[in-house]
Amino acid sequence: MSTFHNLTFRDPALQPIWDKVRTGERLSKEDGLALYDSPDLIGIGRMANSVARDKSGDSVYFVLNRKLEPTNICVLSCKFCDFAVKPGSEQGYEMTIAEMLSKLRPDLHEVHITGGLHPKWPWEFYLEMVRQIKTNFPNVDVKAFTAVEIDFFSKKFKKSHEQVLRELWDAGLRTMPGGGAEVFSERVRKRLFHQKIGAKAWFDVHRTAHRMGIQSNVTMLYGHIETLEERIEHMLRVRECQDETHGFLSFIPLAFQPGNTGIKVRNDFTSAIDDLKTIAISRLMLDNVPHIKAYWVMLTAEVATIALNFGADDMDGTVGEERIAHDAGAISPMELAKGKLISIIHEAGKLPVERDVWYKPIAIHPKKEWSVVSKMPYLNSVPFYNSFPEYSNAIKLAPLAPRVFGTLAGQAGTPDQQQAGRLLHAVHAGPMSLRDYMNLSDDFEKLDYGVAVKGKANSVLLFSKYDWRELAGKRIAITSETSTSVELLRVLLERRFGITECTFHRSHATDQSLEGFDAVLLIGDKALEAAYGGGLPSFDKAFDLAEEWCAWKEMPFVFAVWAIRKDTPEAARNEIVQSLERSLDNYSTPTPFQGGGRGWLGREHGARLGMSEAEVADYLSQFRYRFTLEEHAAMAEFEMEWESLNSMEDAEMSFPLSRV
Ligand code: V47
Repeated sequence: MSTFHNLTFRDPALQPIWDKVRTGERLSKEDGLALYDSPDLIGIGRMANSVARDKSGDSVYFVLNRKLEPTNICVLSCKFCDFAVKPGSEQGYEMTIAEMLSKLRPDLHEVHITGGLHPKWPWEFYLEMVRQIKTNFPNVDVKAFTAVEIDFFSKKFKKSHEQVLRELWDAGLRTMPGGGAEVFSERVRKRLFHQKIGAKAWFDVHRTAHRMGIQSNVTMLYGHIETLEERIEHMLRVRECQDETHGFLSFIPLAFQPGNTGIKVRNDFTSAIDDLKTIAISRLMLDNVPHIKAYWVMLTAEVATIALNFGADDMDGTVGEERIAHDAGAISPMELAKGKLISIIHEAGKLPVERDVWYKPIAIHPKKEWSVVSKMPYLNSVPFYNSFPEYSNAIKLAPLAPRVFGTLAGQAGTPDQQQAGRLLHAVHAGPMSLRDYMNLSDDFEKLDYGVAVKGKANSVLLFSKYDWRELAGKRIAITSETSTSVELLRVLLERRFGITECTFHRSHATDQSLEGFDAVLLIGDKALEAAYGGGLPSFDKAFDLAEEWCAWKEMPFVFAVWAIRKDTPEAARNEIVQSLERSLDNYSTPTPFQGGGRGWLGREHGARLGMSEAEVADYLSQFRYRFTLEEHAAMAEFEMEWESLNSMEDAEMSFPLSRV
């Protein structure tokens, strides 16, 4: 999806590395070391910023969170840790569940729990801690327990990793933090934390979690005795695991805080140059990890701000009281309020996006003078974005799934937020699902662009155990992203096949969560992955909804139409339309390296989705992106059919093991 522009470098050694990145070729260990070796910090940062922008647009994520460290009493004694104390120590503390609850507030979205490995606490205490948090603070999602803790529970309470995780999931745990990874080097482990689990056990726990649909993060503790080679090897091991499980949400380089730790080798903080290089190199090496986190508590807010232009797209959060880093002497202030985080992100020229634990946007906080353009995160929308300017003071890109875009675009916000100009005009333009456009047409108008197909689409598929006419009374799972597609499904079921009494349940497409359903509707890249990966287990039929619509109406089906707020400033509107025109022209001109052509698209997305280059090209060639009267007529026809539907209860929300 190349938003990759030509870059020139002071250090010529960077050019071949950049050529690899732009053509979707993976960086090797030697490339990683060459990056560390290069004096061209700015060149490395620009490459990483381009890659981050390609993945996340201008968005930088943060979460209203609180770190909870229930105890510092720990059976291990790792040399680098200034936080843990031995059982019986005077500095030891143990929180009660009531104390933990007293630290939380209902407006938080995440609680991050990790702590010492306590020798005496019973298993039930951990489950009860998670349960009580969920019961008392239903909006707070629990990100809890590192692989080291999970493995400790497993051994202490004689349960498998899977059993430990399942019981914690049932109690309310939703994701896992990335701590305890340190550096995946046996040499370093033996010297600094020989009692702690090694790389194999760490990955085993995360693989098990990912298989169960529990996503997690992964950290790297750098700036102590590790070599640069060991850092790159650490990243490569993460990349390898991610290829297999796709379960990591973010990679977090943690700058070592020397404090009074037992490590004397480099008794100083890491340099800002090392921090920024490490963030940038992580972004470049880990092409398959969605987010790179600049953990401001350890980096300092100043370095974290710059890191946002060096490949990081996440600031973590408000954190609250944080002890591990502070006991080792971190110098950043204890609490950065939400407003401060927002202004740091603004200062970096980026768009603050408040998120939940799964990186689903909750609110967007643009500067008043910015217009936000939604960047649809699907392969079929890639052709729209290759020529948006690399930096613009008028428009900012935010990757938003259609349903999230619809919700945010329609969000009026509280009076306070409106006054601050934050949510009211949160999103100005983008490819909007038809259904959302129908709800928002007072404020938005259509542009002559969108995603339409006349025939097979391959990316809106109903996987089913039954034929269309046998679906009466059946349970259909729909992913949380769909908006128009579920309405198209209803139109087809009811108006074409005369079936009215199905029930729809919002769900997540993991194997476990689909048990008990008769059919499942998948859209976008998830549908493609299933289609090209040989289908969905236990659903032997696959219906292409666009094909069904075309067979019925002899019209294209419009999945999304570019819509723009009527009050978008003239300059932003012109920039959006000109960028779209350039992108679509460029897309149809196959010139390598200009962000044009389709070969690179095939390589980059094909690798991610398990499709060959030819399959990607073939898939994309069916779509119409510039609209004519035919697409506008098709939209009107769909609207008419949709309005004549019987009213049906909207999908009952069910929360299986995981969600988008
Ligand atoms: O595993 C310990 C590190 C980690 C020191 O998943 C130290 O979102 C620096 O994992 N200097 C715990 N680091 C913190 C952690 C984390 C932090 C923020 C976000 C997430 C996430 C996870 O802290 C430990 C260890 O690697 N650590 N001592 C020290 N002196």
